[in-house]
Amino acid sequence: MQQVRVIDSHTEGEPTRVVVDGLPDLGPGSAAARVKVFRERFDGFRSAVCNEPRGFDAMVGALLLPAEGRDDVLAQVIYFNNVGPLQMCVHGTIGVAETLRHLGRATTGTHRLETPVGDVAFTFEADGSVSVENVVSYRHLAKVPVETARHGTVHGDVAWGGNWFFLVDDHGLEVTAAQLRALTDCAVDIRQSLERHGITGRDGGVIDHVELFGPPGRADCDSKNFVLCPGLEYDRSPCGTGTSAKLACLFADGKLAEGAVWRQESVIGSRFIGSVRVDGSVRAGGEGVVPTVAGRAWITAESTLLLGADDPFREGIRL
Ligand code: PYC
Repeated sequence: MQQVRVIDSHTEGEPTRVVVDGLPDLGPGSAAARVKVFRERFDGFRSAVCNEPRGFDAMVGALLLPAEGRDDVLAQVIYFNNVGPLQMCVHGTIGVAETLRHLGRATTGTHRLETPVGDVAFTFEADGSVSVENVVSYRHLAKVPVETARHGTVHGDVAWGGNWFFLVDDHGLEVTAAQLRALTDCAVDIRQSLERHGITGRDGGVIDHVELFGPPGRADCDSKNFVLCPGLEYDRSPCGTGTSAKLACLFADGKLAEGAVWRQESVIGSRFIGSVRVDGSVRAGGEGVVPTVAGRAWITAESTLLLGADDPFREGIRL
């Protein structure tokens, strides 16, 4: 019987399952190198952790690994979901921080983590939230028209926030929980249309997240979003990498000043607080901004997953 010890949390409603013991042996190397090994050799492990019957489609997993040869980071983290590894995940980073606090491995201050797309830093804030300084985020393309199969032509920005996003305002739907099916159908249609028309991020990066925006439902927010994740589930949180992409677009449009606060509501009414800074490399002619996104996570379970040798769904249900 294989045993995998996990700690579950949710960040503003979105689950994170951190694997703290029983991790696969990914060999030595950087997070970028190890995620390739994870993708190629341990897809069954990923599926066992995230998919039914031990998980469910919205589950996001995180492997907490020692960062060999680096003493400037607390750990390496590899994120994954119901269909594969994620390049970066901000709600997951907040979940990892809360898990480390729960384990007593980090309780105050700021700590760096190595992810496959670069280092990020998290800070335990005095109000109980965790803020994450994400990777440099930028808009790649503005107001790209996309002819969809079922929702007419929509326009969106292509932006990087640690994952590739297509950000759409003119989808014509109400961004409310009552419209989840219609929002999902529209976002899937847009995603398939992007693929059909060969619209990608920089260097052919697959746009695997679609973000639909609407007016906020809360008086203390600036905008509300619905985010379709790669496995076709929606993000219960406002999606931290998606919020980073949004911040980069707002900054590029001159609608958000350095240091100003943006309050992003999720489709279920939870909230992230974001802001940007322009670092030296960006000022020196690079592009984009360094976003910080803050929210709260709560521990929901500590458990040991059991993967029986004769269990036909040892590796989860993969459809
Ligand atoms: O918070 O960055 C995020 C995220 C990505 C996918 C689900 N959540």
